[in-house]
Amino acid sequence: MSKAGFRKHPVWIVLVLVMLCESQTLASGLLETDEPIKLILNDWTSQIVLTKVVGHILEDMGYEVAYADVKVDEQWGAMVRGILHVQVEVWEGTMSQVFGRMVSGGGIVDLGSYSATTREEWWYPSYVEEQCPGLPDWRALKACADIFAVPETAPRGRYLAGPWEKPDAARIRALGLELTAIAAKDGNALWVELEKAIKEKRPIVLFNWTPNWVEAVYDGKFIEFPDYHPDCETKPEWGVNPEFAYDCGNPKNGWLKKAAWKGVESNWPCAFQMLKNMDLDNAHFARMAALVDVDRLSYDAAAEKWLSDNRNTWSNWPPESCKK
Ligand code: TMO
Repeated sequence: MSKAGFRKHPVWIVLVLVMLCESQTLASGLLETDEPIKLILNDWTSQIVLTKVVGHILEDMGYEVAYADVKVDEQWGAMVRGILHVQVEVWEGTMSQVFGRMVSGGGIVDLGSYSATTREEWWYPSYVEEQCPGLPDWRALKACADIFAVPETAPRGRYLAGPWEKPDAARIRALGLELTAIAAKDGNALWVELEKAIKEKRPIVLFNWTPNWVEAVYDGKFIEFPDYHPDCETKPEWGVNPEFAYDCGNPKNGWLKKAAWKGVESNWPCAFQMLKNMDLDNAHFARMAALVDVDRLSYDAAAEKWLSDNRNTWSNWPPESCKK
């Protein structure tokens, strides 16, 4: 249209057209930017399934999404720089320190806590209590560390750690345990080792958490370490060992949060609001994990099944004003 042609239309018509276009854009869910929202896939089951659930909901809202496999340690820098945008499971027991620093630094936004409460801690199947009397009190490990020995660690016992934890070696040293922490490469490697041990009734102590599928399938307990306190991790003089920090367990009623790059709110406001509204209790996280680790669905099939079984839970997360 030529300049002259444009002027033929009264200003009010042009304004109405512009307003119509804007409300069209909002109503169809296509917002300020049509860049894909990049969702972070970590390496434990509930997180992967929930990320795919969120991806489907965002696509339903009209967004384009992309997924990126990233380890917890690498996700923070990528989110601060806006390269990746959303991580749907930030757990207090393993991530609170670094998450706190990132939020105070302003690069990452806390999208709020789920109703679910969490615990991430050393765990054993119940038969280990016969082999190591005094459990679940951590002091029992002082007398029986050697029963957990594997060729790699003998004569010391093995603590099979996950790849997400805070310094295990520091806790082992501070509490004077004859154990060596060996990290599994991902969540699945923990369960392979657990199932082998259980078949042979072999002693094992490994990292586990709740909500998870394990509690519904195996009888077992978390080890009771001295109660968590933030000072335990920063002040050596705190706790049973005055020379070293980390002489305590992880929180027993930990939070579980969602996190986003600070630019998510301005780039994709409806997505930001949906993520803030999203809430789940313990049973839902356990269920998402069990769909894959017990029922053996693929991550994608698990996400689709959860969405169709739980429409009432998630249908009100997208804000009314953003619905098509
Ligand atoms: C972060 N995790 C739940 C695996 O401890």
